[in-house]
Amino acid sequence: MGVSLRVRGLVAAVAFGVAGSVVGLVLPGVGDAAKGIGTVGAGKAAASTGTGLHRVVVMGAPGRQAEAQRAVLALGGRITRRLDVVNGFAAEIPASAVARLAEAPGVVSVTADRKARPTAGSAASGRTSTAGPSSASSAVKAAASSRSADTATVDTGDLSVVTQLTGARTAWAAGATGSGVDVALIDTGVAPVAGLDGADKVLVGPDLSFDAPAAPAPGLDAYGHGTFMAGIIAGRDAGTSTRSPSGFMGVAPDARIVDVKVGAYDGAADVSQVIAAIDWVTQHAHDPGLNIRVINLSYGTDGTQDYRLDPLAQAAEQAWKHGIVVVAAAGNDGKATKALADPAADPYLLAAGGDDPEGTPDPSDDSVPTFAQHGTNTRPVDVIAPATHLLSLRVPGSYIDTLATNTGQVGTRFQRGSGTSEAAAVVSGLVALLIQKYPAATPDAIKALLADTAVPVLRGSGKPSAPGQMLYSGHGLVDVAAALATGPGEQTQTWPASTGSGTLDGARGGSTVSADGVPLTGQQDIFGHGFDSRATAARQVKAASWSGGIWNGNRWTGDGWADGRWTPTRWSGTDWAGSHWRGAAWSSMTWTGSHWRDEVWSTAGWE
Ligand SMILES: [Ca+2]
Repeated sequence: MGVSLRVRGLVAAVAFGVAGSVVGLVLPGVGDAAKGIGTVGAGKAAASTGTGLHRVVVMGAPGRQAEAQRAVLALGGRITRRLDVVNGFAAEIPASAVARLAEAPGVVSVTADRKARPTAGSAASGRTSTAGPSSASSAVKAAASSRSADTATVDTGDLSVVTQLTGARTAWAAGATGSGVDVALIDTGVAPVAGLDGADKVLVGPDLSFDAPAAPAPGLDAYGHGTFMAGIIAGRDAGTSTRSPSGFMGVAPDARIVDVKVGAYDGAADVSQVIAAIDWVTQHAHDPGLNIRVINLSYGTDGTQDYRLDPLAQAAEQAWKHGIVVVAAAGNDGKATKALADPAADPYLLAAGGDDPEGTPDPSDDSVPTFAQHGTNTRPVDVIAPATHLLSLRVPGSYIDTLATNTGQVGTRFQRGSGTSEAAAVVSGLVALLIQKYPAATPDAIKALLADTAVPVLRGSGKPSAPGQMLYSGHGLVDVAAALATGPGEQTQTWPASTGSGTLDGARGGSTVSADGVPLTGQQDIFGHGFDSRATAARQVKAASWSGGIWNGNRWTGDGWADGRWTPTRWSGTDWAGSHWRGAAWSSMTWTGSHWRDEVWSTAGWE
């Protein structure tokens, strides 16, 4: 019942978040030292938080930005960045003035700004302090006109900047917006928050998650990870235009998300669910009205089984060989040189590693963040994409919201997140842009095109003393504008194929779900049905492992589409291998989103 209550609670929270105007005031440390008052006022440069100023994000009421900014100045603060995407701005104000600012006319909310600041250059140049319309947007324009050195610091987690520095905006201007391309998101589901609630923006596929038996509707995201990724890939606020974007817009704003939920409200998912989901997408990619050309897997286990044996790698590789570009997160355990997460370790796939833009649109100062897994000499990442402090859609009341370590909330609609999950989502959006323009291109050709046109990044902060090398950043930072201009060739990958004949436990690694202290291990799926790796692999080669809603000999979902969504099935408790699995505290955090945990937040430099 815990699952049911959770999910219903989420729906209520979403409705509240949309309908209500919530005033958030989250500012740890308020009241410790108001000594900065009077020493820094409007227009003075080089203020630092060391003088008692607090960094905040101020959300203005619609049309009342200027009023809100005047309130900051009147209270002895200063404006540091515009945040057009959230209808707000960043500021620094004396601690004692926070409460008054929250009450000021035109101000909707004041929250602590956790964004890390680049350490180089910004204080000296003072260019971050420009108030009004010239700060972020002018730097962005500079980035658009050339990739030459620009010392201005911008919010490189803001998608309006991410889409600049990856070339997406140039692609939009050329008509490539992802239109007609479906991206399957195998994740924790999607919540219909603003930015993803447009007509035909999200198509609900089968819900294969542990939430399915009790959820009020299939595919809902109660965890918060899938919605965040969907926002990066294809989010779009109502009324926004790719010509003069304002409001929230993802990398491929006209692409559609096919929501295939496998992760439960707390992120729990077994490898057998992910394999079933990949198989479903492979088999149904071209159902009537569908054009699934991309799978986003912001997911990865620490399984180290050779990809040539691994059943998870096999499933993903077969999707690839059936014409779907599978973008897989490299993983977030970047502290040592180790294999990429499973299934990114399969060399056929497009493995997305992490890039830290270091606060500037110019890629020459970029580095690979310490947390980002980068692989080995034989299987490094293919490309990297922005992975630090990305700003995307929040699910109010989600599991992520409840984490004490989550310090990334911005206003009521948004959340920041760091990890190769985010990088994968960026790359998936970029791939959708390319496929709209080059629909006949094979996954191999798309991958080669992105690799060939990537911008080398020479700093691997995973090993700061070493010069840049492919081991850290692969071919470099993705540049879809260059890829679009170059066009695909006819490359074909010739790696040894996976047989998928290995074990589920080999794919699970340490990522097992458990209930009542009993882990799900061995050659069995979540229903306790035996899993024959070789037989399943043989069916996957023919894209025929599903029969209606039956997979691996058991009913997982309905048999077909109805009313624009895949018909759900409510499993009964007795369908489970043991009903004791339900309602217990799932201990697994297999999602690459496990970067929500402390160590990676701090590694990414949250202040
Ligand atoms: Ca940079």
